Amino acid sequence: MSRLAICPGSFDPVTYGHLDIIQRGAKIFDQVIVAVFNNQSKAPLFTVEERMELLRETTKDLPNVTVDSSAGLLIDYAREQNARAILRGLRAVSDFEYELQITSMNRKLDENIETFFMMTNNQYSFLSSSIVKEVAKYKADVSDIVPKAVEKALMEKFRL
Ligand code: COD
Repeated sequence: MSRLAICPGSFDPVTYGHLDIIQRGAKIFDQVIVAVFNNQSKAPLFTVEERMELLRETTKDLPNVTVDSSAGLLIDYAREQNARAILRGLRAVSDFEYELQITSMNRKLDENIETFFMMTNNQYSFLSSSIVKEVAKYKADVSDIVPKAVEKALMEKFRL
């Protein structure tokens, strides 16, 4: 049986922290679908299509990774794809409470779908899309924390 994982997130935009989780996940699972969702508590900078395009560009060297989106519930999407695994990253204790909440709710909705966590690479433990957007807005250098295509897209958004 082929092992498929859904790697869900806002990816607004994708950072090297996300890519680290996607790359490591792609070594463990046979197939990884990176799925863009809207997080109700976040106002996005990039459209879903723009976020998907940046993900496609930055994961194009990973043959077992595909990019998709959904406007529905994560658990329904995982079921539609016949996935038994959801893959998430954990940065710090501050992530834990939120992750515990959504994982518990997802398990209540479907106990056959498991959520797997990978600890962040120390190098990226401070990194979030929100921080990237904030520093890019004030013209700081983001070349160490996001891929070139994302840096370019941020510059265009903020017309630097
Ligand atoms: N290092 C390692 N991992 C990282 C880093 C980093 N520096 N930065 C982010 N990550 C991980 C996150 O922990 C997460 O696992 C993934 O990368 C994506 O991160 P984000 O911030 O883009 O994604 P979120 O947390 O905004 O995603 C939330 C969802 C979109 C998954 C959630 O809102 C959702 O499931 N929405 C669909 C509707 C639904 O089903 N809601 C009910 C949930 S119970």
